[in-house]
Amino acid sequence: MRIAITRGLAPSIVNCELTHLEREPINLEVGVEQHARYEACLEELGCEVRRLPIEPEMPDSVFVEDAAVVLDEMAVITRPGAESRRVETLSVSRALEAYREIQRIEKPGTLDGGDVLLIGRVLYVGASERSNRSGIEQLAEIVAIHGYQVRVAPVHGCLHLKSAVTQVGEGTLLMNPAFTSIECFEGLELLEVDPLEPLGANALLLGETVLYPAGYPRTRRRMEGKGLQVRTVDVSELRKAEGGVTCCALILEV
Ligand code: CIR
Repeated sequence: MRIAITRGLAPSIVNCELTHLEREPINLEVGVEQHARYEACLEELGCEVRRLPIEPEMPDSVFVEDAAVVLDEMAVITRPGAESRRVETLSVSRALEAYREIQRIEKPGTLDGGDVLLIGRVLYVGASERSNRSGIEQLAEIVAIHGYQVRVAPVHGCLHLKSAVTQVGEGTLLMNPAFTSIECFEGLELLEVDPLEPLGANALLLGETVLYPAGYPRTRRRMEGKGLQVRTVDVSELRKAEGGVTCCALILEV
């Protein structure tokens, strides 16, 4: 069975962390509706959704992906780069304890789950403003026990590695090469976002289907042209908080 751990939007999302975007008013009602439709898509695509209780005091807590890196053998609870977000890991850790052995990134390490892209037995990790060298080294040491390798990729001009590159098919990545370095992903097939859609690289592959944000029609057509099956979902309000489709769920097989 495939589980998606999610969490509803806190009304305090209007005070979320912002790094690359100017603050724009978030329509909470629309955001809640969009998030519910996103969860419905996850269900349609074969996930059982386990929704954590809303955390009213934690503006970015809907973005559960950043609190953990989940592998088949274990879950690594992160230490998010934004101090305001560290408290989010408590409830995520508790939820994951039921399914996985837990390991943790410790001070002075910082790591956001949004910086970790798992392809086979390789974890590509973004050296972003959120994930520091100690965090990445700790992760490498923890996952090596189970035969995973960590490869560091640069991140510039966007928040996380997964704003720059995500998996859209077996051995196929969707990428904005301006945000990272193509060389790091040698051996994988790269599909570039349309130049007019620089923020369109965040997609969530579930089985054979790519769950993809509405608003990037040119890139969507590129994917469809490659024979990929794409399902769009409107996450425009979450995007104002610098969120996308990977960051609102932790996906795990149980
Ligand atoms: C933050 O800055 O941490 C949130 N406003 C957005 C986090 C999005 N997370 C993700 O893409 N993994």
